[in-house]
Amino acid sequence: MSYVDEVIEMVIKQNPAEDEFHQAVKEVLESLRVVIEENEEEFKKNAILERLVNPERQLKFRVPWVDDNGQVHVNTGYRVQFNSAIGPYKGGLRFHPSVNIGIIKFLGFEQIFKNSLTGLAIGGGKGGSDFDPKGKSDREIMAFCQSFMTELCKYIGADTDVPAGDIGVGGREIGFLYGQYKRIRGLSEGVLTGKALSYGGSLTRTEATGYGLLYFVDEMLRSNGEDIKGKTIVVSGAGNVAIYAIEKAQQLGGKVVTCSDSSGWIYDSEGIDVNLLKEVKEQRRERLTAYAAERDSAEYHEGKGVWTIKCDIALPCATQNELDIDDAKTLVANGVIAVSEGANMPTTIEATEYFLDNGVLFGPGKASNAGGVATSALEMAQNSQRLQWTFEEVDLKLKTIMQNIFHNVDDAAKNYGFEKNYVIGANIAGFEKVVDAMNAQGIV
Ligand code: NDP
Ligand code: 2IT
Repeated sequence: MSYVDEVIEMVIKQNPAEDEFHQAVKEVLESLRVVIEENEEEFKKNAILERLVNPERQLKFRVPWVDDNGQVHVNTGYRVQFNSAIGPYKGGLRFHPSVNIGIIKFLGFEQIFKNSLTGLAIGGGKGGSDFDPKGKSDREIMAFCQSFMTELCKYIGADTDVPAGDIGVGGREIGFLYGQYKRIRGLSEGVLTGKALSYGGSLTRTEATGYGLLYFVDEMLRSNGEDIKGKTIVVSGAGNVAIYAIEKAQQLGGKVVTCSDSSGWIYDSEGIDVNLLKEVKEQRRERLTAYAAERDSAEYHEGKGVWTIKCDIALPCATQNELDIDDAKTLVANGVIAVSEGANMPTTIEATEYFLDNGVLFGPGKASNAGGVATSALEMAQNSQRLQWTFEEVDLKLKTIMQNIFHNVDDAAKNYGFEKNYVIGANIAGFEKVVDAMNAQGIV
């Protein structure tokens, strides 16, 4: 049995019932087969893959909090400090009822390679809780965040581990988490990113993942003789990533006709009104039915359906495995030319292969959504300098980083004879730097 197959088998055996983690490991290791097989004995002797798939540290803790009626609840908190070979652990916190250790490990594992691709000095980590922020009052959110940070603050710091947002964690949550960290540790430091501008945040961080996704798509299309201008685009999700993907897609001349949340989806024949979407989701924290109620050109449908709409470009920006093989077949039959992931692992392995086999340009999340964490690293740099850069400065850096990521990924794919396979390109390019750093630092 090959080394890659041995390690995949070991991961499945040692981490039972962690399907998403198995999926992420399989996807990465399958891509690396060509690199590993060039030098299998050496990689095996140094147990590189075993060290890569085992987190350096994995924390699990109790998070008790009191609701507005005086009822006590207990949630589970997690932080997986996966790999610090190239810098402090860096990665978001997800608050969603579906969170479990397998989900956090898949996200942390992906983050290692994504962060490597940014070219910045950040290692991989991820955390979160099965807490559901939906329908909670601001006071309940604060109570939960304070309790979560009371435990987490023992393990993080500006030079050790720097969490940020992800699903269910935005500016409000980061504020409460930061306040509690500072109160307990007495440190005003860049321990979290995604902070508000008034206490150390970076301009462009809010927009960064969505904008970065479009900078990546723009570069991918251009290098294949295409252009965003005039293209019909479908987006899923209606959160941080989706909103700013829609905004930048429109600025670049695309027409975005859909968005979705976990209850249903919108088809807007006139193109999504991004200001109305921001008001509904960011300010009023309402469902998409509220968007449809205020917009004549919008149809609201219950359930899942954005991938049924005929489009040139599809951007999954909600959650893992939201685009499966049937969706991929529908998109291809409808003439899609590019799919790029705003979310983490939104496309199943089968669907990804179908896109690649059918000549669809496919931007894997660890490359195409890296703009968020890259801008987080720029926030860390500003915090260390105790300076704040302008919007234009950060935005230009973000754009350059995304263009560089595309070209590094493209080059890695070409070097190994897999031209236009950006999945293989991203995994190889991300892996090479991490392995280099791991080898240089010895067996640690
Ligand atoms: P938000 O919480 O802001 O938004 C998430 C959106 O996805 C909401 O519209 C939500 O709907 C929808 N969604 C979440 N879970 C599900 C589900 N199980 N089924 C259907 N819809 C769902 O999160 P973000 O926009 O920050 O994150 C979106 C994705 O992007 C995630 O995969 C995240 O890991 C990834 N990502 C985020 C980055 C960031 O900087 N924020 C950076 C890189 C990747 P509802 O409100 O109904 O739950
Ligand atoms: O998945 C991701 O890259 C994020 N949620 C952002 C992480 C970060 O540290 O900004």
